[in-house]
Amino acid sequence: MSETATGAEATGTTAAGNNSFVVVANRLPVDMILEPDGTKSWQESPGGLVSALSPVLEKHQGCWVGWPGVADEAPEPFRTERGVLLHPVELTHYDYEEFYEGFSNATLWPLYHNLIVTPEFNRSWWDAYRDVNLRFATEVATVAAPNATVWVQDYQLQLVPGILRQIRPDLTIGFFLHIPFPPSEIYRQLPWRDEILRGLLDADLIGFHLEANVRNFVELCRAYDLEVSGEIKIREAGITITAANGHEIGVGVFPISIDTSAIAATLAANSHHEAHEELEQIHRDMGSPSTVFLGVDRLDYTKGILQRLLAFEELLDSGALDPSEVALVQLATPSRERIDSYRITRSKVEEAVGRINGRFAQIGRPVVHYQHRSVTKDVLLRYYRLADIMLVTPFRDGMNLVAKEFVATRADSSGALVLSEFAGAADELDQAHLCNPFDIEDIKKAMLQATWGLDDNPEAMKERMSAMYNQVIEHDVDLWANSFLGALDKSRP
Ligand code: ADQ
Repeated sequence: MSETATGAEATGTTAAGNNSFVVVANRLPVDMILEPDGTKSWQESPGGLVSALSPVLEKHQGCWVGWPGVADEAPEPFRTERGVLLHPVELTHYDYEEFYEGFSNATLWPLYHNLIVTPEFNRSWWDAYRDVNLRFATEVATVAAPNATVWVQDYQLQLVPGILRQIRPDLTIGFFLHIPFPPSEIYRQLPWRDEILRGLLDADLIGFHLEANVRNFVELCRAYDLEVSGEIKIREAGITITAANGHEIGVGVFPISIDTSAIAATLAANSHHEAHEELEQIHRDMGSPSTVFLGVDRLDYTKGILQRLLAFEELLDSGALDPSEVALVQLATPSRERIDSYRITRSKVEEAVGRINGRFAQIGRPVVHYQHRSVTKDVLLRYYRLADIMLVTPFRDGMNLVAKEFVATRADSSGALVLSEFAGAADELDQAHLCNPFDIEDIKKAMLQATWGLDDNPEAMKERMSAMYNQVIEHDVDLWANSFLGALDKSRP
């Protein structure tokens, strides 16, 4: 994508100290692409955090502090065409390996996702995590106006609230965790548990997706003998924790969501005859299957992609699904590709895709259509519309926006959603065909229920989808951001 296509345009803006609303996240919403000839361009960076926060920043015309996605590069701050000031923070190759791949994604990610793979505890990674958090906090301190609101995002930056509180006590600081917060006994395995908890407790408000996350956090605070008062509330800071230094922190449940109006607008723009024709052509190109299953994920071991492929394979093998009648499309965005557990996951997924097609495909008619790349939002919505049954089967997921995006394309109540009970989204989308992703038999059962339900009981299926559609439409990303920022505002001293 070119600079103009993403709306990113260098203006050389001097940002220091005049931004009243600052978001700081590990990644900017756009990644710098360095071509072999040295040309630079920008493309949207992957993942749920960017999907959720981009519309919020555009509405507030805020400043976004983050890494531009390429090591050893620190482009000048620039403003996007949509009015967001992007303030890049440089990470070196060393930082990338030790802070990003190491501590963030090989220590914290697996630990917070309930040990799906074993976390590695490495002291030099921790040093890099501290250094990089200090750098992010320092950048925020230079761009934030007096008494500004700063919203710190996610597990890579848990020390930032603590550092900011020291260097800029005038700021109001919110922190949101996009991934699950683990049970206290798992968190307490972390050798640097005291420092991280102290860092978080210098925020004014901490938000989690789910009640279960808040319960885990409160239990941890109690284990540290901290005073906890209030009760868990949705979209409010119902709990107050008093830190050892007397500082009071609000804690609440703020379930993240999606930009439903942007999805509706794109769907409306694509409701013309040619767009329908295009969709039908894709369907014909696939051999006109009567049922299309769809998976859309970052290629991450938490997402349960292999398990869903194995369930599909067994259903074909047993004859419960007919390979000449069904197809499964799996879109898998490349993610954290140099980390061993990710490499292994990719190779197992690709081996399964090859084996399933080897066993059941005919020439020119694969049963699994696999793409290991990102697609644009327009194309993604087209796939959501194409699908009969959406498969979202993570072992553990903070929320999972893909499930909500699929549901938001179903104003007509068509289709079905197979959803892991361990995705945060299952709390709100309880009308889905829920399954235990650790149990292949249960995934198969949910896939078949969804398939038969579409034929045998279309009215009941429509009711399920309609209930989920209303839930998503009424609880969009604006509600998430406004409720969090409203609660943060109330916490101002
Ligand atoms: P992720 O783990 O990245 O997010 P998710 O919430 O599903 O997971 O968001 C993925 C986003 O990437 C979606 O907006 C989706 O449309 C997009 N995407 C995925 N595959 C794609 C592809 N092939 N091409 C284009 N786009 C693709 C983290 C947490 C989640 C939490 C979010 C937000 O792990 O649990 O829901 O943050 O808090």
